[in-house]
Amino acid sequence: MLQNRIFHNYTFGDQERKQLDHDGHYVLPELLTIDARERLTESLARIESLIPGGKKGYEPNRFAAEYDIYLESLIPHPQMLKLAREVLGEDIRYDHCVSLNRPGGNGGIGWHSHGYSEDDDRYGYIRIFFYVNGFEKDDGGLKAVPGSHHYRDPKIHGATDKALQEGWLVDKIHPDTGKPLRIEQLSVPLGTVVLMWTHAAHAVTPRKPDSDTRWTVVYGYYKPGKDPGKKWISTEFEQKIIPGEEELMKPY
Ligand SMILES: O=C(O)CCC(=O)C(=O)O
Ligand SMILES: [Fe+2]
Repeated sequence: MLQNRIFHNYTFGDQERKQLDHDGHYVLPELLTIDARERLTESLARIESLIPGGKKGYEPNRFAAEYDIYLESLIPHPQMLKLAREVLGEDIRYDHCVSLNRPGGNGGIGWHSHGYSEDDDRYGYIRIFFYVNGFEKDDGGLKAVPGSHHYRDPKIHGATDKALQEGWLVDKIHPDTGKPLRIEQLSVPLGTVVLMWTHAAHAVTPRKPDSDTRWTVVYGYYKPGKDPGKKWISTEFEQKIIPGEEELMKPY
């Protein structure tokens, strides 16, 4: 099927991969095409409108691609798969598509990390965030700790920056440089895509009360070989055949 382009041209070679592996995240500013931005905004607004009264355990935000055909179409989109494969290698699995819209006044989220294959770093799990209309660092802004993913700790916690600094971050150094790990606050322009290894410590600042909604969606892919745990895919969706990409939904 011929699909519209979702990404402008970009480079992701050895140098970029090294940077991603060093920091745990990698920012591709203004990567999304205007067409993708417009369609994503429409789809994400629809998802947002479905949330009140949504089914418990099968929430429109947590299973976003199952509620929206455009979001679904991006799971096997050739440009999406190419990007995921640049990071993970040829053999990949899809894990989730979650909308992360943050309306004005949204409280953000404290420091945390996610898990996969803690005991074997040959198996990676990457999350691909689409920050459709971008964000400023003090307005629904993503924060990260470069190097934190090297610890492969799926249970990092900290309600505030101070709590993280006085807790998990104490005595944590970057294994390559020996330097203490530090918090980084991002600001990104509209259409930005962020790649993040699943074990990276991250948090989000509150959205200002007067700001418009921050439109965001994340897609998770991993290199199979380990059990990723409970996936956010319904049994029906898991059985869906995606032409040319039959492997994508297999468990692991
Ligand atoms: O809303 C965001 O930017 C990130 C949310 C988050 O922590 C996640 O999706 O893992
Ligand atoms: Fe997270």
